[in-house]
Amino acid sequence: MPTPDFDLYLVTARNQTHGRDLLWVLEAALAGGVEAIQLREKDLGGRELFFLAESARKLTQRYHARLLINDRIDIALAVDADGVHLSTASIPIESARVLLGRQRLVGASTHSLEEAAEAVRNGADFILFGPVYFTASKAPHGSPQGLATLKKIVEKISLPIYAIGGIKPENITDTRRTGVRGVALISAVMSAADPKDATKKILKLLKR
Ligand code: TZP
Repeated sequence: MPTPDFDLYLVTARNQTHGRDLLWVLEAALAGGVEAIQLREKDLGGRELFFLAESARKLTQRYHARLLINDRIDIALAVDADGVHLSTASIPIESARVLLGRQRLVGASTHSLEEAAEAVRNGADFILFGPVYFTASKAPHGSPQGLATLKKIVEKISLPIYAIGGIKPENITDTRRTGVRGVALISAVMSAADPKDATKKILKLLKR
């Protein structure tokens, strides 16, 4: 089974870059050392997403980083991405696996112990759990899960766990203490004044 080899998983949101080109922000983050990117531009149609994914693939290859595509297995295969990232609204993990084969990564977003356990049963390679802290984009979906719940997930779930939701340099040390494999984030890099420096700072904290 493939296993994620990254500590920092950058999730894209081209509406959070303060008007800067998404590929520019991604290249800055890659230059800062980011090891894995999830292309998550849910509102784009297949054609636009394909061309964006193709450019992101070239960039990530140049920096020897992983590229995963949110939800779209067809696009992941078309651009030879390293895997897909699925939510509970996506095609089932087992069906994705049939299409993707054993070599590509399948990440699963989860919001409870039950969802995480189900992702394990269905064959995910790693799990995102959150939102751990408050984050504006997820505020309508309820209150943050908190570190105690995250710790419980890490203890009970046998797969690598990545914390997501409100992850910032200030809370990385506390988050890591729960035993997570790494962190996933959007705004701390996408919206940073200097995405390269922000990435470097986060990675330094993660690898300490
Ligand atoms: N899933 C759970 S929280 C979240 C997603 C996609 C948003 C994370 O964004 P940020 O800006 O890192 O809090």
